[in-house]
Amino acid sequence: MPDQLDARTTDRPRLPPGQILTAKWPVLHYGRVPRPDPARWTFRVFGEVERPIELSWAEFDALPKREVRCDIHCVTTWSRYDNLFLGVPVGLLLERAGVRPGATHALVHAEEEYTTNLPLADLARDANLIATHHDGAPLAPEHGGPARLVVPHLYFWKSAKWVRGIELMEGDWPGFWEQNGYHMRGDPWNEERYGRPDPARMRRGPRR
Ligand SMILES: Nc1nc2c(c(=O)[nH]1)N[C@H]1C(S)=C(S)[C@@H](COP(=O)(O)O)O[C@H]1N2
Ligand SMILES: [Mo]
Repeated sequence: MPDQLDARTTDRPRLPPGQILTAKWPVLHYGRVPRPDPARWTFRVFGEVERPIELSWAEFDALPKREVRCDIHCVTTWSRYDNLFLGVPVGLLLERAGVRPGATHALVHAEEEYTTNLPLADLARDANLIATHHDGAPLAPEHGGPARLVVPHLYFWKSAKWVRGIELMEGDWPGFWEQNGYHMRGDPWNEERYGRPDPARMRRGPRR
């Protein structure tokens, strides 16, 4: 049995302000659905870390996994309750790489140049997974299979589908939707839907 965590909200209203509950699971993304070749798939943790890591699919898939029960909230106002994700805890990957003390934020990298930025404290939470399964079945390609980030406590655009790596950074740099007007943090309970990133930060500085 993988270890289990119930991340459903109990300390605040379960449905964040302005959200509408849906039972089906909408598919939402920019661009086409990538179908990465498992033989070439890698997962990297790099940037401000002591031991950069690069795992093959077999190495990644062999790591200990956790089951997380959670609600998800899209900025376009749909929310879906009681999702069961299975995946590798983000914290385990960060621990293996050894985050340097200067790191404050992360840029998450996915297929097709999709990126999203998060404060390190939001990324390092126990409920966050690089998920491979949903409700007992492998993640469908349109939902981010073979692996997607899941960060239940922020708007779901932070949960990058088809994820391939995490870059630790000193400072905050906007990802794809953030460069297009979405909020740098994206807390659904504060309705952090849209923001104004500093124009000087629209062209990112960290390495790719
Ligand atoms: N790679 C990638 N990940 C992405 C997106 C995207 O465009 N590309 N869209 C985000 C948005 S806005 C949402 S709401 C969720 C939707 O996930 P779903 O299609 O599994 O519901 O994926 C997020 N992850
Ligand atoms: Mo979204």
